[in-house]
Amino acid sequence: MSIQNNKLSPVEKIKIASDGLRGTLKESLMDDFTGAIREDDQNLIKFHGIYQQDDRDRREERVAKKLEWLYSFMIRIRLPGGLLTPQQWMGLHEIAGVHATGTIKITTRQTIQLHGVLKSHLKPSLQAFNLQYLDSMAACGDVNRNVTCTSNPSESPLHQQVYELAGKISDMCLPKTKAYYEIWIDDEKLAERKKEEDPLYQDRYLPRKLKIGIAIPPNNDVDVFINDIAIIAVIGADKILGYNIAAGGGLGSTHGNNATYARLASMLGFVDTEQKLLKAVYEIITVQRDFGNRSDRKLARLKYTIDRLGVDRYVKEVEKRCGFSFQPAKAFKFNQRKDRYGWTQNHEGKCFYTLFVEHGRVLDEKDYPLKSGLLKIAESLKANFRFTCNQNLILSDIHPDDKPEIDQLLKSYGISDYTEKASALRKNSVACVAFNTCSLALAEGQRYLPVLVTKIEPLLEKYGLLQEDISIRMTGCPNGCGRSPNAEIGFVGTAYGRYNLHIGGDRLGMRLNTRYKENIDEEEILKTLDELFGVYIKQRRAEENFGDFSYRWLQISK
Ligand code: SRM
Ligand code: SF4
Repeated sequence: MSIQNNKLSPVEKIKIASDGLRGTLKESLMDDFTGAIREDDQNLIKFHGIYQQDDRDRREERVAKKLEWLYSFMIRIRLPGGLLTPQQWMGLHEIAGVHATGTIKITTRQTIQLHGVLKSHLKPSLQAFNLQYLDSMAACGDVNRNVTCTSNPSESPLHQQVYELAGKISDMCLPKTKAYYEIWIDDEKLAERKKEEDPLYQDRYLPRKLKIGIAIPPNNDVDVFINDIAIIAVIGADKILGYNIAAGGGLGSTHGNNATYARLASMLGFVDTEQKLLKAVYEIITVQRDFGNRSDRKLARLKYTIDRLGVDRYVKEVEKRCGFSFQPAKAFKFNQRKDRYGWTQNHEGKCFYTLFVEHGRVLDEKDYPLKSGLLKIAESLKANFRFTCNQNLILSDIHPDDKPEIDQLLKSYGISDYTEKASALRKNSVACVAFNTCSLALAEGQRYLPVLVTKIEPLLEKYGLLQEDISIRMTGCPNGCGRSPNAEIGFVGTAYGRYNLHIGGDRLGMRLNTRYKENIDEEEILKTLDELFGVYIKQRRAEENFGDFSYRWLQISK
């Protein structure tokens, strides 16, 4: 049943020849003549959670001066479930300032990235993270990535159990090579070579990246169905009865390549114990390892393997390897995907404050010293820091006696004010990084969506829609990092200042949107949205949200 991978893609050869992901990374790091690393190592360093990038705003200037591009690196931390202690936040704050641009970026997968780390600062950064018990192992590369899980703890007393499950899955799926410690931490003891057999990844790793998310209904704040493996906890009588497992989600596509597409995960079935869940996840991965496309990386994600084999065949192979069968999936219902802003209290009486961080960028701006405020809160040691897949931050696990102190800090740094005053549209917006660091960006993402939202707000106000929870997302290219294919209003960059406009996605993340207008500029975006909002308020049904209305409207106007 395995496909013929006669012609392996170049990355496959690099992985196999890499000696457990070591390649010539040590030599690349020692080369003082360039800010870059060797070409093959650029592929391998991703498995260590690092991307080589350059400042795309400064390419022309560098070329004019006959200098090489201004290379630097992005570090992505592995943080299953997205939780940092206040001490770790303080460490992160320090590392961001000393070794990177200073900005802390909360990502759409519940973790953080630092940008602009020069080659000579990579090792000191990872060593500093190591002192905080943090690493960037397998945060990128053809392996399992950061495991996400429902972040709003007030949803359910079972949150802690699911958070721990995310950690167990992450540990189970870590590559066994000790290259990370050998290269970055210099820990020779840990780097003993003999313990390196890797039954999960072998020496070829996966054909492509793999993502796992866990949702606890009724909250789908993780956008669970966009993951290669989507796990939904099934709750009954305040207990987890088991897990529905779906597979084959993924949002990336390539302009002009119809063989590529965004897809939501297909339901495989239900398992009634955590042990069976872990086994099933493991074997879903081994089937993808053995059957995934290793010649064309554009068609290598698990979603394409599932579509090629068919869901039934994929499930049969997984069940054969597991030694048990899936039960039919159990019923579940989501009723929200957004973050619950402001103060909440959980079953133990602990307090949580969810603050809006526009596109996850934590920095000090002239009128808004967010980063300093968060440092002060961390220094109080009275709140943990939890990240959401909507790029926001939850100050968590606060004792009720400490709430007034945290509340006062939130007020004095303008943080609660900022969260409360932002419009619903802005608080439901997500954008990817794009320029100036992303090498794949065709258009702006996080630097432009805030500006565009400011121009869309008056349109919504005109129609009395300003407080509608419409999800709006922008990505600088069709890779979907800001999950634009899964929004009610999605923008996908085509060229500088131009986007495809997608509509008709549902509010809960269960239906992808559809391309409505192609390659339009700001003027046409605003004109089109103005028209759409106008039709919406005239023709919507009772309780019909914008996503469902535009989906229906697209069918009618075909
Ligand atoms: Fe992503 C590649 C940023 C979430 C689909 N993504 C990239 C790179 C590394 C560009 C590159 O390959 O050189 C971007 C780095 C930009 C930068 O300068 O930081 C990048 N992706 C991001 C982040 C930081 C966006 C954000 O603003 O939060 C997110 C980091 C997540 C994390 O912490 O692990 C991020 N990326 C996603 C998501 C959303 C999700 O997982 O929830 C997706 C869509 C889901 C999916 O995987 O299909 C996503 N990123 C991609 C793809 C398309 C993959 C595909 O199957 O086609 C690429 C390109 C690739 O892999 O070749 C990509
Ligand atoms: Fe870069 Fe495209 Fe991802 Fe945006 S969607 S971060 S432009 S790869």
